[in-house]
Amino acid sequence: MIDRRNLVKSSAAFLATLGTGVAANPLRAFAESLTLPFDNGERPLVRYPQKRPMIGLTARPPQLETPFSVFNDGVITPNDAFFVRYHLAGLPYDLDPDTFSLEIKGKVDKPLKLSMADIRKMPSVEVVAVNQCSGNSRGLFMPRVAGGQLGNGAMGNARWKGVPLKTVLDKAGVQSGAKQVVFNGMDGPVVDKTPDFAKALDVDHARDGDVMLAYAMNGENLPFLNGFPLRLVVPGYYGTYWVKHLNEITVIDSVFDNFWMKTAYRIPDNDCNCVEPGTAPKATIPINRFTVRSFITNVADGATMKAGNTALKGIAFDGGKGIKEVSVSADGGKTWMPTQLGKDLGKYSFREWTTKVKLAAGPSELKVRATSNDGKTQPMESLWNPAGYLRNGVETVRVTAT
Ligand SMILES: Nc1nc2c(c(=O)[nH]1)N[C@H]1C(S)=C(S)[C@@H](COP(=O)(O)O)O[C@H]1N2
Ligand SMILES: [Mo]
Repeated sequence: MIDRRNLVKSSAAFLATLGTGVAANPLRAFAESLTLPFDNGERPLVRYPQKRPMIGLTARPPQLETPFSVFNDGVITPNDAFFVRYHLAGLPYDLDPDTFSLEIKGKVDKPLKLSMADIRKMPSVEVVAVNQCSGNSRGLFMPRVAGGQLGNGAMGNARWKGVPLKTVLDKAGVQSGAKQVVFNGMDGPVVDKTPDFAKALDVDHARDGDVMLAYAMNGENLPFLNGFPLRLVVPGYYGTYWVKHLNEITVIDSVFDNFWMKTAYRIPDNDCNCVEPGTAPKATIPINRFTVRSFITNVADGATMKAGNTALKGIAFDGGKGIKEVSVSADGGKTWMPTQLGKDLGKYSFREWTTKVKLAAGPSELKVRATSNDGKTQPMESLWNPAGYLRNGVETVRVTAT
C-alpha cells in the first residue's frame, strides 16, 4: 500500500538532500569513474537522491546511465539503479503531491482536473515493461553521431502500476475528429528559447488500453527523477513518449508539430529505418517501437576465463511481440546454439536467457542474437542513422580462455 504520507515523505526527502553539497555539485562529488567502450567514454560515478552511484552524463539537467552490471542481477531494474533522461534543466523540484493535478482538456466533452487521490481511486493495472532511450548505445555508432554519448545503460525494466490512459480519456469523452493526444510534464526550459518538452500519440494508440498513467514502479512511488508523482508508460515504445511529471493532457484534431515531434526523434522512413553511414534520410517518421535486442550480462568484454564449459546468461527484449528465441555463438558467429528462456513476465519485459558453451583455449568472440515472435531479428552489424537511434546489431563479447 502506498499512502499519501509516503508520497509527501519521498518528495520531501528528495528536496532535503537536494540542498546538500553532493546534489548541488553531483559531477564533482564522486572521485570514482569508469570508462565506456568508445573514445571520450570516461564518465564519473555520481550520487543523486534515491539513486545508487550512477554513470553521470550531464548535471544540468541530470542524466544518469545504469552501470551495465546491474542487468546481470535480475530482469527487474531496481528503482535506485534506473536510468534518468531529461532535456530541460527546469525540473519541478518544488512540486507538492497534495496539490498536484492532472488536467485533461482540448477536444473532449468534459474537461477534467484530477488529483493524485482521484487517480488512485480508479481501478489500477500493472505491466512489466522496458523503458529505453532512443539514444541508448549511441556512443557506439560508427561513424560517431551527435547527441548524448550513451553506452548500453539507458534502458531498464520495471513493474509499472497505474491507471489505463483509456479510462481517463473515456471519462473525459474524446470528441469525434480527434487525431492526437499531447502530453506535457511539469519540467520546463530555463532559457526561454528552448522549446518545452511535450510529446503526442495517435488517439487510437492512446486508447489501446496498454498506455498507462503510472504512479508506482516496482511497488514503490516513482522516484522523483523518474517522473514522480505521475508519468506516462507507453509499453514497447521508446522512452521519449514516457512523459514524466505529467500534468497536462490535450486532445487535438491535428498532428502535433512541436520541435520534439516534427524535428527531433525521427527515423528514416524506409524498410530498415537506416541510411548509408554519413548520409541524410530523404524522408523521416517519428520514432516508435523498440528494435529487438539481446545482451550477454554475465561476461564483460575483455574477460579472461577458464577453457571448457562456461555458463552464459543475459537478457533480450523487443517492441512488444515478445521474444521467441535467443541464440549464442562462441566462435565469432560461425555456429549458433539455442538458449533456454527464463520466466515470461509479459511481452514488454526483459526476458532472461541462459545456456552453456564450450570455450576453446585462446581468444573467442561470444555473440548473442534474439528473434521476436513476429520473426524480426538483429542484424550482424548495426545499421546507421544520423540521430544514433534504434541500435540493435548483434553484440559481441571478446574473451580469452586459458
Ligand atoms: N517531463 C519529461 N519527461 C520525459 C523526458 C523529459 O525530458 N521531460 N524525457 C523523455 C525521454 S527522451 C526518455 S528516454 C525517458 C526516460 O525516462 P527515465 O528518466 O525515467 O529513465 O523520459 C522521457 N520523459
Ligand atoms: Mo530518450
